[in-house]
Amino acid sequence: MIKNKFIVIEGLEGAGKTSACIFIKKILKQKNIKNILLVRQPGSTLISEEIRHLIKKNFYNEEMVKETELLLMYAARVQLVQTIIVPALKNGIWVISDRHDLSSFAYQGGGLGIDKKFIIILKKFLFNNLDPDLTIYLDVLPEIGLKRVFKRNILDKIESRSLDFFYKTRKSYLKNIKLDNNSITINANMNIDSVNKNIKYQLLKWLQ
Ligand code: Z5A
Repeated sequence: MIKNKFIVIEGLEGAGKTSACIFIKKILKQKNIKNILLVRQPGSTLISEEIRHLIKKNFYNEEMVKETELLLMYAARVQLVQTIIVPALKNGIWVISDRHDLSSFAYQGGGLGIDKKFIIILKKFLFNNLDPDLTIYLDVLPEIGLKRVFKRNILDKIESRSLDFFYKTRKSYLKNIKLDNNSITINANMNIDSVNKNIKYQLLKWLQ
């Protein structure tokens, strides 16, 4: 019996993270793993969902400064980690999270230019040793990901940022993921069947 794990899916908008979370849950179930919890960040508790709403909202007469955005991400995250993720992991439940810390390093760090060392301090102060057992990074070109999201809905505040912002965000993802030994990078520019095939292959290899 494999010990329960904390799995995180990362990537730009439209990379296919939400689809991947559902697909990974299906694969784990096929491996006879029954207790699986799916969460998303920011969100997944009443308070964190309220914070999510605040983050995504466009306040037309006032700009949210980048430090506020970063702190709100961590407020939502610490609420979710302490009330849901840590108790679940302690109770033998597998947790699959749609985004985690790496999103803050990529978006607020790479995209908005906040110094990485402050994010590291925040992370250490709030979580100490809670790192994912596995991060699956779905690498998509910004144009491709945004086109997928655009088909679906009107863009929110972060989705409406410039292509340059998303290129910086992706650059940061690529840089940080290279430093993470517990990570897998999947080319997410391909069609969904090919992406799923690769996820399945890599995940089953990792589970062995
Ligand atoms: N954010 C941040 O800045 N800092 C942080 O620390 C955290 C988050 C935690 C969360 O919004 C926002 O918060 C996000 C980053 C920021 N920025 N924005 N905006 P969200 O949860 O609404 O957005 P998201 O996380 O990027 O999810 P998404 O837009 O829904 O994308 P996704 O989950 O990666 O993709 P999907 O929902 O699975 O698929 C999107 C569509 O594409 C859907 O119609 C699929 O059927 C289709 N799809 C998926 N894969 C494919 C492939 N391979 N080919 C073709 N079509 C595909």
